[in-house]
Amino acid sequence: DTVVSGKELEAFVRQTVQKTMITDMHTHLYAPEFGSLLLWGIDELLTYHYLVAETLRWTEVDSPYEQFWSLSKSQQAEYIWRKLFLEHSPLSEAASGVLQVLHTMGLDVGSRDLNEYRKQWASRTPQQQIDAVFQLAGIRDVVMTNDPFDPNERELWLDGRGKEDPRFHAALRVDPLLNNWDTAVPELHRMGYQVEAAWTDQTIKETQRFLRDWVQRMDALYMAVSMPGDFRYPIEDHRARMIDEVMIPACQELGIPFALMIGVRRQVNPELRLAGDMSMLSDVSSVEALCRKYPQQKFLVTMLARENQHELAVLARKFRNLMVFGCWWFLNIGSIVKEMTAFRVELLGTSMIPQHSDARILEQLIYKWGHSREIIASVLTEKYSRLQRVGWTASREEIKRDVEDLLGNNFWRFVGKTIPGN
Ligand code: REL
Ligand code: ZN
Repeated sequence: DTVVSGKELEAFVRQTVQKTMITDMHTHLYAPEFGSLLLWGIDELLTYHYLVAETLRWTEVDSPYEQFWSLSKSQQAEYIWRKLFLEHSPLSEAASGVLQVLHTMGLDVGSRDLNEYRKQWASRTPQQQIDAVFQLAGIRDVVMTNDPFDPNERELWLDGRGKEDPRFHAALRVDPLLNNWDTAVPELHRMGYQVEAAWTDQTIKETQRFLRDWVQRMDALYMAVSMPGDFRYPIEDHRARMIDEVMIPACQELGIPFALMIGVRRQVNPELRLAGDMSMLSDVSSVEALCRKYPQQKFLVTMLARENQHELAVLARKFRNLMVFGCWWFLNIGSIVKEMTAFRVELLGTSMIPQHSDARILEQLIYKWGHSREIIASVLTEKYSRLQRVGWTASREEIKRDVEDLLGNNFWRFVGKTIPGN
């Protein structure tokens, strides 16, 4: 059962990539049980921090940022709509994405009528919208980012209200432990863990207990942290101690991967709030050192600088315990996704996770995955065509297998779990 002609191949690959259900392994979405933590709707789409940054570029240098922040959410949305869609054309990835969402939802993009769009959302419940969006975007399930240091989120878990919807999985996010130990200590204390700022045996034990409790409470698939590009390992510092003596032992005991998202410089412009983070170059050899030192520990790794991507993909050839994933944040733009996906396939075949959405607003799943699917399909078509030209014809089953690996199975295999529902 093979595809014979070039045209047939292209159509089959595109169709397969289009309809294969996705596991989105890193998002900032929440299950409906988390109430207002789940962001959705047109005003949220418009006030996405990517668009806030782009909008504020069109304001004068002497106008205070506060003017924007003092607006209500709906006023901010209207302002962004005016600046980025009416007064200028929405050509950027994030702006055109909003239109892709409207179009895919069947709304009239040509009307340019924000209030009309708002009406379309007004009658929906979050549950209905989750069903509709998952269906339109072809999403089987997503992994959330779950932060016990966030008091709102923590309360929900402690109330036993965690997740029920099986389409949402948890990932334990522990940035303060590595990046902000001074503020983490009193927080951990308040949560009942007897830690001290000083690195004592008790601090190590108690921090491990914290991780164990929360992984179990959340049933987290992996532990995750984001770090600046100047993260170095091995080195004599707090981060290295925390990794060696707390994180790795806890991950090993619990049998879960450790996800490292490296290369973010937080708050280079605090006036922009959530939109104020920058990318920076990272050190791939620090990941190399970790992979070598802990050959049985699995690492999910993504980096934020374009300049690190090739070296990171090469490193994945050396270490089977390293899984590269996604085109993160500022790299999730058409031109770079194309480049990264192509060389990852060229270096690693299908043994990688080409994309995650990082969606913060439910409907973003539609455009982020829509665009990525197109690019993944075109890269794969080119690669299968090369094989076809020398007489290797992939069967439909083989193409399906490969696409399923890329869009979900590689992740599930790496975390060592079976795919829910299979
Ligand atoms: O998980 C992260 O650290 C980042 O992806 C987020 O902090 C970031 O704000 C996100 O919206 C990027 O896509
Ligand atoms: Zn993220």
